[in-house]
Amino acid sequence: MSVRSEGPDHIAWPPEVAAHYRAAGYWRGQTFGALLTTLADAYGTRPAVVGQSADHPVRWSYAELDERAHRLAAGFAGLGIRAGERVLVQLPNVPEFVSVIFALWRLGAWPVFTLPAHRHTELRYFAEKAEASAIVTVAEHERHDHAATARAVAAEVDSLREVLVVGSPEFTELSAAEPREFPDPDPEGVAFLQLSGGSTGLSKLIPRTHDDYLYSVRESARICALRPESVYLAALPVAHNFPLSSPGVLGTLHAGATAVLAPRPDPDMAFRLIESERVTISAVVPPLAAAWVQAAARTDRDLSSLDVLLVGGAKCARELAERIGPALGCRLQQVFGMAEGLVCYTRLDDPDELVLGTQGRPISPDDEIRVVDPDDPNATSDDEVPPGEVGALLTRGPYTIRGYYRAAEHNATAFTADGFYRTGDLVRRLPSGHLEVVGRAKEQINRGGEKVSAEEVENHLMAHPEVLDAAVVSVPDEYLGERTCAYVVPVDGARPSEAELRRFVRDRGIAAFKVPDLVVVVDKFPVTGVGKTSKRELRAALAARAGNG
Ligand code: OOB
Repeated sequence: MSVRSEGPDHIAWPPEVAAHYRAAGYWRGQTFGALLTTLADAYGTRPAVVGQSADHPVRWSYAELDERAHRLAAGFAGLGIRAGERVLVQLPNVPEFVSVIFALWRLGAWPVFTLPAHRHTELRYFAEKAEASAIVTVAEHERHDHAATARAVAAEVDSLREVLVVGSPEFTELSAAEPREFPDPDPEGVAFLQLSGGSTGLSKLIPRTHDDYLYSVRESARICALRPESVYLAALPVAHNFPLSSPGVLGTLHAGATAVLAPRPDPDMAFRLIESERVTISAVVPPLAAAWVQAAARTDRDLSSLDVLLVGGAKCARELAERIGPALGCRLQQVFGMAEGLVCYTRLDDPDELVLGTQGRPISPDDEIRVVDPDDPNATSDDEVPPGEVGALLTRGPYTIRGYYRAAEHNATAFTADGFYRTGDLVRRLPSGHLEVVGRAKEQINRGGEKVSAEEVENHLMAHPEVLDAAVVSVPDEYLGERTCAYVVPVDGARPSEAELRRFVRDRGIAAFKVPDLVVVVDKFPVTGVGKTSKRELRAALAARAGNG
């Protein structure tokens, strides 16, 4: 079966709903390309992007970023990349990430945001699914030869015509193309494809429009109080929705502020940059917050400029939340978001109790929230639990998608008939509208913010000739929150070792964070009343093991 076209590229909001979002001023008819032009006019010589390109420091003003995006757009067009074409972007935190995506936006081409951790199998799948025409990557990052992987993928995917390596002579030539103007794309049309965390099989592609994404970016910048004097440190990989837009690099630019791209997120690098660039705001996942808190106790760096630290991507334990302010001398802002849309923030003027104990409330007055029966996977938006009780979170609103890209079958269950997205998260809603995330109903492991689809890893394990069945579950972990454990039933007479199975999965060409942390070989799986593998019992068995160990 082809992975390509099963379903539409973009499921738009119903016309009357779209009309409301326009009338309410959420959707303003501006594209990201046009935004950059406006920013360059307003903030010209002010610093926009600070980072490391290859081995040299880079400091681009708004005017310079604007010119680079103009030239690159012309360069891409010269290669035959056209409006509406998809381009895989696999870049770490380098300044060119920003010029490349704005160049593609000017051209009307769609970036597909892959993570630096993705490997051959994942890139090939995204390229095939999106019928991408090019990949933009770097030669090497963290000892992985990205250019070689990209070329190998291009050799296997018919649509992939170009592999563009940032820093190569060819890329430098593209960046010097004579600037030209392109017709502004439709602001209500798709701007790019983000990746879902994935729960049933592989990551889905998420079509986001200029209008919807810009709304979330603009409001995020406001909610996080970004001003032209702010300095945002992007410590997490910038292609991810959190450091990209919540408020992230895009929210920073929207406010006329400065985005500093950290090549690595560790405390040594981050603290050095906070001190030297006088960083005022940054964003981390909970394990990184814990590492920063620990390191702050013994650092000589001056962190006094840091005003706000956003923590999200996975649940921030209350104990950790309480330590952040005192340790780092800043305010905590919790973020609960998803690449599909909805983003919740605790507000800077919220009382401590809400900041420490909840994951925030939605950005928009028109973010519709339903907390429904957690035991019924088909619960509708009418099946709400009583106020204050835990249920499954459904949402719909001005920046939450109505369907994944080319995924008709999956969309039938991932969304309700009336267009609510089933987040798979279990939450409790407080009278203030703040949400407390208390668990998850979806088959996904949240490994310190990195999402692992159980089914995807199970399928890789089951490709092993000695594996009859596999079930991947989460195991609680002090540092990451959760790790992955793969239970495996071998075929008769076989006894594959844990090391062999982990190596096998890694060699399938997938991100290292998806390789099971633990593999347990068992004779059979416990089953539920209807005969399905009982993951609940497997998790309980693990907990018992940990208790005895
Ligand atoms: C962010 O986006 P994704 O798409 O990588 O993951 C979304 C999922 C949520 O459905 C939830 O399960 C989990 O990640 N999550 C949290 C959380 N923030 C995200 N679970 C508990 N507490 C939190 N604070 O992770 C993302 C996107 C935009 C902003 C922030 C995070």
